[in-house]
Amino acid sequence: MNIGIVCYPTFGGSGVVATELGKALAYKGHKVHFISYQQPVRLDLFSENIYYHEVKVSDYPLFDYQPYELVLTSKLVDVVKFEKLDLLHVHYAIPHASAAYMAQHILAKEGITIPFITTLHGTDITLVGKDVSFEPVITFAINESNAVTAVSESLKQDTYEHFKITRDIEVIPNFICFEEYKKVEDSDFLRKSFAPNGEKILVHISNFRPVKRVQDVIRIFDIVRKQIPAKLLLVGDGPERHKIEELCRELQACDCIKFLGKVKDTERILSASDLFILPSESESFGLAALEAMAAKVPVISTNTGGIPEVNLQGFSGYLSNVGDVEDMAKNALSILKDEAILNQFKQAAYQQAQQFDIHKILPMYEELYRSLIK
Ligand code: GMT
Repeated sequence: MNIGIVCYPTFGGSGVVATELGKALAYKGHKVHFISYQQPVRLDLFSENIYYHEVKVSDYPLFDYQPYELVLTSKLVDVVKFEKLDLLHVHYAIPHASAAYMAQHILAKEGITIPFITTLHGTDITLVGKDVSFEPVITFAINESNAVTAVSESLKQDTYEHFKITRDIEVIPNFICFEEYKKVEDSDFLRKSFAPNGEKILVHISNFRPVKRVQDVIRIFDIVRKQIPAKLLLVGDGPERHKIEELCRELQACDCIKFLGKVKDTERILSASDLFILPSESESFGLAALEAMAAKVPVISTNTGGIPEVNLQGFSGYLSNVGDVEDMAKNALSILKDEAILNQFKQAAYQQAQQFDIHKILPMYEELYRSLIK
């Protein structure tokens, strides 16, 4: 098949999922055209089946706000027509679904039929999308998509709750490419450089937005480090960074906490870690938690949104109510204090991650694509 994938190119989960999906499809022999305003961070173009089309936004001085949706639509029309695409798969509803809808209708006037699939990822529904300033367009674009998928059962239910949806939504969960994790070499060197005295390593990865509650990570870690020798790695960056640094100073914990910034190959950091912390306010799936589990790292998380579909209570980790820092610290200590228990959770986390092996999930997308191409 000849597939167009529209996504955000940044470190956000939706862009990562779109890129890994495209790479896997290309590996299976499909032609995959990425369409975005920048080359997606995880996209290496060393495959004959992968193409990248950049959306150029003009900077005409009349515009205070550049009309991205329109240039994206024009690019979609252009790429569909000249690359003879079979379908478009857009990741994150805003503004990709309505741009695809418009492109589809422009092309129809020229006698070209192109179905489009919208994959809902999370904040496009739970935060941004249900905002009144977006809601009517999102509702319309979801209802008019040729197929809609959500990355968890919880996100599917949220979509029905917040929008007037009159169609089916299929759940196709996020996935893991285990090949990337098998490539990781000697993690001992990295572990020793972060924790030279054999301290336990806790890790958090996110874009440091308020929804991630990174301050809770620091508070959990502060309780843990008072009971056992421990270090905390913070991967990513974002608007809350300054506040997080302030809290580290206030708690006099800076010596034990390392900010690593934005890292592409997070599997290297995860493979050197003992416990992943995900205290999010809302999380449609929790790809970061799944990636941790694939690296044999158990997860301490909240029980919000789709996280319980990924992290299993008492098996791959523990789940607590949002903001219950004490409970999350208690659970972290119960895993970290005993080497045998830690190893048992590590194996279980890996076992649970295998439910989301890309080899199980990719055929679901391929089947959906085939059903839309007449
Ligand atoms: O919140 C992020 O980390 C980015 C955001 C995105 O769409 O780029 O992530 C959402 O999609 C991911 C991939 O499907 C999910 O794993 C995340 O749970 C989801 N984030 C939220 O729901 C807050």
